[in-house]
Amino acid sequence: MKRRNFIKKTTLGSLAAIVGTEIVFGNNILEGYQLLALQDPDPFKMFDKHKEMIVLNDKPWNIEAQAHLLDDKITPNSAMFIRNNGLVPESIDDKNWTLTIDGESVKKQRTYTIQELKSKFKHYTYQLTIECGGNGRSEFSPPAKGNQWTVGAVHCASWTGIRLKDLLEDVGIKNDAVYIGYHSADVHLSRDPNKEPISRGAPISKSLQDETLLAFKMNGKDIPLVHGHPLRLVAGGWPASVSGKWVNRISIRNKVHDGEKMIGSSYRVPCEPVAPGEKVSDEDMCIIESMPVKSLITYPKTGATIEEGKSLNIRGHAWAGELEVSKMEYSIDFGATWKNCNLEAPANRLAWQHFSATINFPKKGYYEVWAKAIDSQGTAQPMLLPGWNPKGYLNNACHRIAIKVK
Ligand SMILES: Nc1nc2c(c(=O)[nH]1)N[C@H]1C(S)=C(S)[C@@H](COP(=O)(O)O)O[C@H]1N2
Ligand SMILES: [Mo]
Repeated sequence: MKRRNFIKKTTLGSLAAIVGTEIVFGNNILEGYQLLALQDPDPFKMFDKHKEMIVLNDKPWNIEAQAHLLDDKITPNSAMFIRNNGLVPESIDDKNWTLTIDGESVKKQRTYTIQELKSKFKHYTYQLTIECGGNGRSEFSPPAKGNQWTVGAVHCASWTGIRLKDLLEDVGIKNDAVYIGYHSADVHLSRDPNKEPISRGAPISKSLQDETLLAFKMNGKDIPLVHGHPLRLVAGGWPASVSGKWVNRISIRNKVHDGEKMIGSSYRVPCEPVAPGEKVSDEDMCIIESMPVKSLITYPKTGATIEEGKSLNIRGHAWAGELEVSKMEYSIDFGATWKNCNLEAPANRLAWQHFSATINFPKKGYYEVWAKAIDSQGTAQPMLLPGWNPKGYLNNACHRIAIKVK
């Protein structure tokens, strides 16, 4: 019989130092046992997320915010949703990280070290709205498979990095380039090294926008591991799946990138509207590009009670994919009439815009405050639900909060 060794005193001491307190009964731990506290994520920190964040799935990790947690103008890490298709890479060698540019339409394949990327190209910082294509999926009927996001799969953090266009200019791309596709270091759920959890991308035109970054900082610090440290593609205003985390290779393609989750029905909606529940063949599904106009009331939290005669200040954010939001309205009568909110200009293109309003209620009772953004082309958010689609993407219905006046 194999002898079972207990953990050494010295090991126990260093474990206690990592955990930050005495490990009572630590003498009973067998050698080789991994404390839960040292596993991914640290259960005491949960990726440093706010305690009110909602875990939708832990394999892979999918965690969403609630509207009131997104009240900051620039989203802090603690309130940023997490969407993983695979497993967070375990051993990141961030000092020796490299990025390879290859593909049919690169003039000459080339590999850059992360130091080279940081020192050779100019740095830019932008606030960028990133929303999961499936945000709001939970409201569709018939329901769509996948994470049942409510409203919290969106964030607008401040990202610092180099412009993808500067890099593409440096490496040289051929005239027939139409798309870029990213490849990343995360691990497929099956742990099969030949499978990628996700490999999406964007047309060259989106890749060449000033705001499309290869980022290495988020909110002024190293990007947290779960959000893509040490290198992340950030393409604001498009489905967040375009913003590849842990990027180590970018392919310049002479056709639409055909990586994992680019093909079939992934991140696609019917090219023409369909009836709820209708079957749609893959050929009739079109890739989602710019996200639709949307907004979120981040204060107060739904369920607030106010005293009769007092006015209520509301605030939140609005965004419109590639476009700007030009008007923001609220309703307290279930959408029968609308009043204007104050609306700020974005900090930069593709950043969400802040709105506020002071609301007076006519008498005691139950109300709902509905918020509606209108983009620069005059398109407004639908009041309750947009067109149904098989995968439950692009629900940009008006956000609504419940209020009682007592
Ligand atoms: N490498 C890699 N990049 C990825 C993903 C992933 O699973 N792996 N998920 C994508 C999807 S679907 C979304 S919604 C966003 C989520 O970004 P976040 O976790 O930083 O909020 O990352 C995108 N980039
Ligand atoms: Mo996503």
